[in-house]
Amino acid sequence: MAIRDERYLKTVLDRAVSQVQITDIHTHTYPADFGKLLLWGIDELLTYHYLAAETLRWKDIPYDAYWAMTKREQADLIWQTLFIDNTPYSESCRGVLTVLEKLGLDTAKRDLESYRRYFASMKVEDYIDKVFETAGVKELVMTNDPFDDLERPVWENGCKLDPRFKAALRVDPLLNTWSEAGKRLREWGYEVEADITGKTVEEVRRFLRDQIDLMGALYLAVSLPPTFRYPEDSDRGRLIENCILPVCLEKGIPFAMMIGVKKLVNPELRLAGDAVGKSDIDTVINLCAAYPRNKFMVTLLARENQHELCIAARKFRNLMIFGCWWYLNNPSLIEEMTRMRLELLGSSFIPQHSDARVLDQLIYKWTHSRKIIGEVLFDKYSDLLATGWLPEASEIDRDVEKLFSGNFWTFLQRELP
Ligand code: HDL
Ligand code: ZN
Repeated sequence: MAIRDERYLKTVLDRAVSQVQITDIHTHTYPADFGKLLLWGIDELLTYHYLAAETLRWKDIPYDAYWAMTKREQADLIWQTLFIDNTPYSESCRGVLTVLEKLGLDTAKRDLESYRRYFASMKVEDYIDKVFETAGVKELVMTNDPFDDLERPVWENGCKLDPRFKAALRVDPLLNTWSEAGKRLREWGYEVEADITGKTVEEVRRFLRDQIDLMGALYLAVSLPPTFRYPEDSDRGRLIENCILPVCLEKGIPFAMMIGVKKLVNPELRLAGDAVGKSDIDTVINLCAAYPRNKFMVTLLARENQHELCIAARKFRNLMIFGCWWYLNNPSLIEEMTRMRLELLGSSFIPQHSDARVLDQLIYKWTHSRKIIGEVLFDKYSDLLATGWLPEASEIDRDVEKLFSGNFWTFLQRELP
């Protein structure tokens, strides 16, 4: 049915955006049989590394004293510092409150012990169902790292994956610390040497194939520093050229590059210690141009890179840009980036991923993003109404489904000439 006015537009669009079942293409969360890798509940939410960093701006305790605390003690300190002694303005604090509110808990009470009792009463399997349902997520892609000693045994012992959890092969150690990774590969029976030539190339390809097949990986991912360049006379450059891209092409899967992380600028903050740097867009352009049959998913960490990334995506159909990553996952920047992308790319991009590290975060990251993306879409459809164009309600459902799920699956299935 054609939409002729903004009132009906709002009704149709609000319903479409609130009901669409989401494919969350990048997360750090896991099903219950991944053991300690699955983080959930209020104390994990509060000690999420974003909040730890924000808390340690207020407290002059030695970093080691913080890390020596129990998880509960850390959560108590964070709650008192960021929620009671100060107002929880930040997106990561607000997110905790959104999760509690969506679960039906009363945040006005500010009663941390009562929240703890709620989570303690939950069976993990039931809670996973509740989070997926509350967040409106139908499936998510994990971050699966064969170099992680906690995770590797889960795969080697043959895990039967909950179908809502998909795999992505993460290769940071291989690309960013080849000398160390090479030693691990040798331990695992791959005949690799320091020089990335001949047999070593073949063995690294075999390792990648084995892992992709073991996990059923939908794509291959890496996070890279802002200094990453291609072409680059380096181990990383040779591994990408001789191993990563040929195997991704052979398997028909994208190579996802997440570029712009300045690792551990403050190592005392551990996981919270990474910062952001401006990446080189020519590197993305060079790769997309040199490998037109390979599929690239790219997200850049610096706000300053976003416009040029959109322009690069206009030039290369093998480039799918995605998400408002990490320090960009804030309302003001999600809005700015989504407007820019719709204006430059139409709907041929993936607007968001959650990056959830704690399962419950799916609830807040998607509640907040649905609202912002929905508001931007309202403006864009309104602009079209003003030209006399009459969008159909079915087209709005179609567009919203593509943005929140379909574009990802379509990109995975594409075979480029
Ligand atoms: O490298 C990555 O995948 C990043 O998303 C990091 O996990 C980062 O620490 C993070 O949690 N971002 O939200
Ligand atoms: Zn991540």
